[in-house]
Amino acid sequence: MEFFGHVIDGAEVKSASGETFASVDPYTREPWAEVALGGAGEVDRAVTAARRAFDEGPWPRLSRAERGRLLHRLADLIVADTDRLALADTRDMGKPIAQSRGKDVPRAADNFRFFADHARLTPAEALPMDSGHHAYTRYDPVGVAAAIAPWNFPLMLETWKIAPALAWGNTVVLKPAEDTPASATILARLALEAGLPPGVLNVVHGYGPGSAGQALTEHPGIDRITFTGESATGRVISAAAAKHLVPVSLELGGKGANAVFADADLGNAVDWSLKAIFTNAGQVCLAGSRLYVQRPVFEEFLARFTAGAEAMRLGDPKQESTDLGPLASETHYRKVRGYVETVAGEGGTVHSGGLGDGWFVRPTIVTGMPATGRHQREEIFGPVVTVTPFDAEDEVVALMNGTRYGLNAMLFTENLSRAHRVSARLRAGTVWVNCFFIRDLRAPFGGVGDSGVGREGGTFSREFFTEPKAVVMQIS
Ligand code: TXE
Repeated sequence: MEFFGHVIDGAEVKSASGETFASVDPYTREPWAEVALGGAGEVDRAVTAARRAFDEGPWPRLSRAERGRLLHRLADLIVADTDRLALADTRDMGKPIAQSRGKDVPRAADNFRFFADHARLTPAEALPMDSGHHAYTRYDPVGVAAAIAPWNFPLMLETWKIAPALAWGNTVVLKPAEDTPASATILARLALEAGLPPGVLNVVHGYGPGSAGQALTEHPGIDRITFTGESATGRVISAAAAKHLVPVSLELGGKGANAVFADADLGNAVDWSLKAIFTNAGQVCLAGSRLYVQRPVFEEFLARFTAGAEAMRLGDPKQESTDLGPLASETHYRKVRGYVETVAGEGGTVHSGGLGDGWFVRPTIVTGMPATGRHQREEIFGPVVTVTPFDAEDEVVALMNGTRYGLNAMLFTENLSRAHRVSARLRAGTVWVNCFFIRDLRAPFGGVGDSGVGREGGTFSREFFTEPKAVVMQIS
């Protein structure tokens, strides 16, 4: 079995205790990698190394152009190592290789390129005053950033956090999700090869509670926590951060609502709605898991959507032709299975799909589910969608806003005024009109309500990973 260690202070190491855990391939349901299991000791060593690299090392003192050059070199190495990185995520969590190779790895490289360029090119404010003074803003790095990542887009989300933190001159300790450790170690090896100084990017593996995750959030040596994961975990991490008054950025769960109006381009709406719920087997915080379709087109939409779902190819995620892999782990499969098995009990009907073999769940379409049913309110995080008819715009806006989550929403309409009007009324961090998951890395990304705290992306990442400082000078 391949071994993946922690990367601390420029070296790949085992745990002091020698303890390890296995990463299980959800397709074969066999362990495929052995991983160092870290705890408070490894976290302390990593934070100490990151602190030293920040306080005494060259990284925060390099020019932005020089840091940017190294981050671009890292992006080049990521691209060159695409196959290995893609296979690591696919083996760890069952993501189809076409997705990991074609989308996640290129996006990981782009994260470094974008934030390197953004940090170099973004202007800061100059504030000419008419009192004989002059003011301006500096954006200084904060110190050590702790990044805690989930398993659904391992490399892509880890780099979304690491890239801006590094580009703005911070050092990082990353705790990857225990289900998806491999690509993080490969990334940290590549960072050293690219020439990032020791201690700038550290990786510690382990679990959350009572393990490396908890130890990292409670460590007094960190200056920021950026976390993506479950809302309940976000609450625990927020409480840990409050103890040392450490700012947090939390990207949490979602219950994406997707409204198709009768005037929509139906083919476009069907295509995007399929992608919105079944990409990555629905293990996406942004998944369009509540689909509302205006009554005049309900039957036609449902027929076309069902045909699309039934045409999806389930299978070995290592095959280029696979659309849907298994769910990421046995624990997660059991959670999603619980939802599939309780559809009737909550008042709904499984219109199409259901459980598959092993840890597979087929694209599952649920109709007739009342708005109060758990399937309409809770994040299932699997390939399960409820489809509900609606009549009026006010009605669908109320339905869409009717959960404690507020990460994203989609709407499909050819009516320009309606697109703007409804977008403005939705309680969500992102609204996609006639599309899904199209990202501009300058845009704010995050959610309202139980979907999170804060925004990242472009200048929003700068605000989080720097300490803005006002400098006011007298002109004599
Ligand atoms: O998430 P956790 P899990 C949702 C999804 C899924 C559910 C559970 O509904 O079914 O969460 O997934 C670390 N201190 N999302 O259990 O527990 C943990 O080790 C510090 C939505 O994987 O939130 C891992 O690295 N760290 C989501 C990370 O937190 C802790 C993506 C995420 O794990 C910790 C993933 C603690 N006390 C799951 N407890 C999204 N928004 O995209 C856990 N961790």
